[in-house]
Amino acid sequence: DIANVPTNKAVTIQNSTIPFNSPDSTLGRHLARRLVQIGVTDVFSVPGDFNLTLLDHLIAEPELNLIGCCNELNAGYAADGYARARGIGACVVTFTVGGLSIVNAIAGAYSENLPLICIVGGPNSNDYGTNRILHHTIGLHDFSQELRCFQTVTCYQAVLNNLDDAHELIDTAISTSLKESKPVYISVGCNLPGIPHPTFSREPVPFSLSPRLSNMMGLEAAVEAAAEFLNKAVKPVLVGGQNMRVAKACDAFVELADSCGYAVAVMPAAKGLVPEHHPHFLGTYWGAVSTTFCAEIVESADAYLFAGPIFNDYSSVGYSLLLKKEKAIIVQPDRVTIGNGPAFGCVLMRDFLSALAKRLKHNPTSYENYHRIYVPDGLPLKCEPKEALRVNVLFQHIQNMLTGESAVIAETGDSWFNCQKLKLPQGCGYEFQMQYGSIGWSVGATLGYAQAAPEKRVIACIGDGSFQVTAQDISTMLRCGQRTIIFLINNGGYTIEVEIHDGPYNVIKNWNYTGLVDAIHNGEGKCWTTKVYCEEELVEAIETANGAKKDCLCFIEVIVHKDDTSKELLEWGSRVSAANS
Ligand code: TPP
Repeated sequence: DIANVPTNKAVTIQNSTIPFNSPDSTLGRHLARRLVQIGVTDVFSVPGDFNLTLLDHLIAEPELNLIGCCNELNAGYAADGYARARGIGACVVTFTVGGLSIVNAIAGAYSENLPLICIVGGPNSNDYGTNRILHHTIGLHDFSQELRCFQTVTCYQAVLNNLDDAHELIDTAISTSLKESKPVYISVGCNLPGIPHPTFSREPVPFSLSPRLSNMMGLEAAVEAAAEFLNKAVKPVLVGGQNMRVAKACDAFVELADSCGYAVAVMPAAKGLVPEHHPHFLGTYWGAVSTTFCAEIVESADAYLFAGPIFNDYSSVGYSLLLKKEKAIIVQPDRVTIGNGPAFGCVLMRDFLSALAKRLKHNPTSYENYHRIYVPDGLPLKCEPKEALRVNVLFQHIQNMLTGESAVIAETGDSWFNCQKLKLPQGCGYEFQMQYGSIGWSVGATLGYAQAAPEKRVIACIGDGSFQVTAQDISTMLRCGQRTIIFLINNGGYTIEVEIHDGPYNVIKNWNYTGLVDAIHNGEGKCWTTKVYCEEELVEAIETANGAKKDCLCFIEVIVHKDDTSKELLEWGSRVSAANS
């Protein structure tokens, strides 16, 4: 789990001792071993003539499993989902046609701070500078187009076109990805993977990440100022944000929450990073679309500490949050800002929260107030027999499915809002892509997450519009024997867009989604599909998915009315629309 792997400890990865000139001392085998050493045991790929030799060397590594995807976009999304569960992910594609196809997924991983190694089989190293025109390019003599595209969506690029510095470039790429928690690009000349080199067979040399440390004087000053600020507040609260993940500060946040007793809320994009069974947990703070009574408690507090927030147009509900800077302590991965006052740089969030935990007075006032005023949400209206299924009824049943062995993947769309309201039991995973919000992400991400965390049963909630973008890789889930449960929510269109700004472009062609998945299944692998129209059918489908078909990929197409949305989407859509106009 990358949320809590401390980076202040040196990470040491041993090299293997392999005699020079052994088939194992090639660039390809070396790269394969390095991937395994950093925790990657599955690589998502699409072959092409520029990467075929490299793939031969990757599959020769016994501990590495190569997973062929239907397209590069999904391979990238799968590496993203894998990185969320495993701490790092990897994918391999071919020059330019593959590279440019995966760029959108890599950009998404960048926006979500995911370490990911994107490897591209590149031109023959002898072709550089020859003025040749290569296939799979736009027909110019310059081969750098792909590299230039990746420069904007990765934090480091290594172009391997000779062996002497390949070892160093690979290690720099991997360590930069891990340190910065961002994707990196490695291009491997297509003629190089099978060539041995002494650097790939040398004596064990530790591969280590130098630890990141806080400036101790800055840390002490920040903690002292923050303690003074919060200890004089009457009803302070804590709010967790998504940058807690990249700061690896989730445990420190809980330590702080335990010690100070403040009410604890989570920002929408950080759902899953704060334990919802915590005794002082309020719910999601999302301005006007917060969970019940959460906004009232947060916004009326006289001091709030936000750990790792990102206040973008979506998370701020069209810039409508009722927060005041002078009441806020904002803690970012390496910086703390207190009210309108000073900012303290070179202070790591994890160190800061942990030190602050020892300095705050216990003050449960905000949670006690919440507890006094809280009225539980009502249950959805009971369905009449065989009544058309409503979305709130669907999510009531999904809620009941969740256990510590589940992980929820929520696609962009109304699933964001419906899944946000789920109460996650201890240990239940939760992932979505809120900053980038690229529809179709969830299909690949579900594939990758399920592969990285086979002990979890993934429950994916995917709208029909999003599914139409990336549906093919259901095929790869079946090949991998995954037992995910997919709820395909068929409401006939791009409903989230309808609520922001409607037009005929928001209506999509209705597909026979179960028919499509049956066709992909084609008798190979374990797959079960069904369509449900009413609560009775839903209940039966869930029973089957958890019972007789518990070892299968279960695809449940849920037919709902096109105007059946969460109330949060209605509110949020109108505010985002106002911010856009
Ligand atoms: N293209 C990409 C790649 N990403 C996007 N976010 C969009 C377009 C704009 N967009 C955002 S949500 C959405 C679109 C087109 C519709 C999602 O529809 P669906 O998956 O059916 O979910 P629903 O809104 O119906 O719940």
